Amino acid sequence: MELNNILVVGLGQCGCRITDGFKSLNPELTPIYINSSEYDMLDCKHIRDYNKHIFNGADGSGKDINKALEFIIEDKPRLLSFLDKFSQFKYMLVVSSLGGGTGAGTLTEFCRIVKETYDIKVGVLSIMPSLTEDKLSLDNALTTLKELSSNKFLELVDSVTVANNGKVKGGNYAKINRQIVKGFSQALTLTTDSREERIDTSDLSKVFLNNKGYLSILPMPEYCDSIEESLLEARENNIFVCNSEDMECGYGAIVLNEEYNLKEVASLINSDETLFKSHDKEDPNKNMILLGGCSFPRDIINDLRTELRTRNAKKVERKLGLDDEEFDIDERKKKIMSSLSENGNSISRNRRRTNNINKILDDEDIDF
Ligand SMILES: Nc1nc2c(ncn2[C@@H]2O[C@H](COP(=O)(O)OP(=O)(O)OP(=O)(O)O)[C@@H](O)[C@H]2O)c(=O)[nH]1
Ligand SMILES: [Mg+2]
Repeated sequence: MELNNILVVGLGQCGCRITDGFKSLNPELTPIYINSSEYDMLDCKHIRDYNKHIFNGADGSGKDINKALEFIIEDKPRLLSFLDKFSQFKYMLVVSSLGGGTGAGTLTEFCRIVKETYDIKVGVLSIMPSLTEDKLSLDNALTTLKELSSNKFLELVDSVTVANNGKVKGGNYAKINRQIVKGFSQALTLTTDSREERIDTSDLSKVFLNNKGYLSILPMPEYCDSIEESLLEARENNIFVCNSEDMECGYGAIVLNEEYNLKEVASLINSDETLFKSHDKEDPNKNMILLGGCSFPRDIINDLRTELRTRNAKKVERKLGLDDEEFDIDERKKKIMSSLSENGNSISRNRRRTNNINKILDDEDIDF
């Protein structure tokens, strides 16, 4: 990919910080910063008056994705005159968190506006909150991930990738951001000059731009004892979310050091179109599997749902004074229901409790 053809767009605080990191590592990239608050972007080094847009009249959303959606809808004319200044770019990488308000709440509408208005390829890099974060962040992430993984959205944009904050213990954002920026930048520049099996810019563009669907980025470690072990280690440490077993793709690229057998790795990947493969003799750090047009890794959506359900069941129990060692949701529900019908409280109190439980369950969007 020609880095000077790429516009990196930060939406919200996390998106703007990572965008700034992209510019620091790759001076050829052009960053722009879109947010609902100036204050959020004080630590961005490359922000200037001409490359920032603050939604009209906004001062943060307080993690409210609906409020953020209102910002972008109402501010569309101003946003478009800002974006017009950058209409020469061929590829846009939109970066946003999934757990906040501004970035998550404007992400899908932003992509829709851009695709409707400009002839440009759009890739999305979104940041999933750690499962230990507050409930509102997880709720926002669940809602936004449902949108991102819908066929409607995957057909609209050209690729979607998710990075997972939960992969770095302690949630050190500076460290996470460095890993994300380094890995994605390596993917963007995964060309090789190897004589036999060279990967050039046009090959790589196909992986990024000629696929619709999920883009899997899998940085590989030094070769372990077998390819299976190497893949296991790669998946375990990967900050980018990938499908755990499924290696189907449209166009893909693998660049590995000479310890790996390219044919063996390629035989594990099922590509509809083409798999570009090469050893990189010059740069032994360029060890990566890059697959475009994959199916969306739905496991992350299920993980979020399970975490929210578990928290919700605990909350209901706390209200009822139950103490349960088990975490099975159906068991919990049975216990709660039998406790309600068995204890000798007055019918009206029980009814009030049942109503309360139902209300809590409804609030949490839980379907038993
Ligand atoms: N990797 C990474 N994640 C971040 C960073 N800052 C925030 N996050 C994640 O993003 C979520 C909060 O989203 P922000 O991007 O700060 O929110 P926002 O888009 O500015 O929206 P507001 O709620 O309106 O401020 C948190 O739940 C974290 O998961 C960062 O610098 N790096
Ligand atoms: Mg913010």
